[in-house]
Amino acid sequence: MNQRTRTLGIGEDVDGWKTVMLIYNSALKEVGTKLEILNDEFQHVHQYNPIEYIKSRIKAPESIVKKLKRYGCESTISNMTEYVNDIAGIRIVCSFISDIYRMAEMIGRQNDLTVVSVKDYIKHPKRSGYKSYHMLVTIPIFLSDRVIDTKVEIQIRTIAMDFWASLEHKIYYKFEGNAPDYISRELRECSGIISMLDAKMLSLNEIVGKAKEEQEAT
Ligand code: 0O2
Repeated sequence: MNQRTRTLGIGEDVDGWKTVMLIYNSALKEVGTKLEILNDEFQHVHQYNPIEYIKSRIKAPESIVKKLKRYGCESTISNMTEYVNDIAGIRIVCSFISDIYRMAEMIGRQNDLTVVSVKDYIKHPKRSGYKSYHMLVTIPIFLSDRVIDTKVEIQIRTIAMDFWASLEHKIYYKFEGNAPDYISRELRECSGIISMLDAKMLSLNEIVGKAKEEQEAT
């Protein structure tokens, strides 16, 4: 089969929006299946699921246009595929921080995925207090006559981080990005509390694991 691999981007000859959406949807399916397999295998080997749940979405056209405007780019299909990295987005929600890094490592080891960049907002939270682990990956999508490397943004976070982010997102939109200072301060404080909770839950989980091992050994 004579297939060429290339990156979807400026100068690309895909005909229009529908084709691009088909490709991004296919990329979501591919990455989603990979994650399910990793989770199932982990359950099989360790009798434990690192993933609590997965959410995926295609970015709304208005949000794509808004982002392009913010970047100072014209709203064209080639600009969108070139500059907007999170058109296809998958969010993996885990119980513990250790699961996040475990998942990231397993994803990084998949030979047919290319990790383009990583942003660790857990070690380096955003000023807002936002915490999450972001991986930008590309996955080859095999069409009938060509192969297109397609970008997917993977966000990995704990349940507590997800709770904080969805609340903050709602507040952000309520105030159109200009929340009063005292609300932003409160949110940063909540982000700190969430980190403490995540750390406490992780150490509790480790204590439970050790206690169980000791119990089984006796
Ligand atoms: P939505 O509605 O979730 O799609 P950017 O910094 O936005 O120019 P980049 O490089 O994609 O571009 O940024 P980043 O930081 O890697 O990821 C952006 C996404 O992370 C956001 O997408 C959010 O989903 C999430 N995110 C980043 N910062 C925050 C934050 O302070 N609060 C919350 N709640 N989420 C955040 P979008 O497109 O902004 O929004």
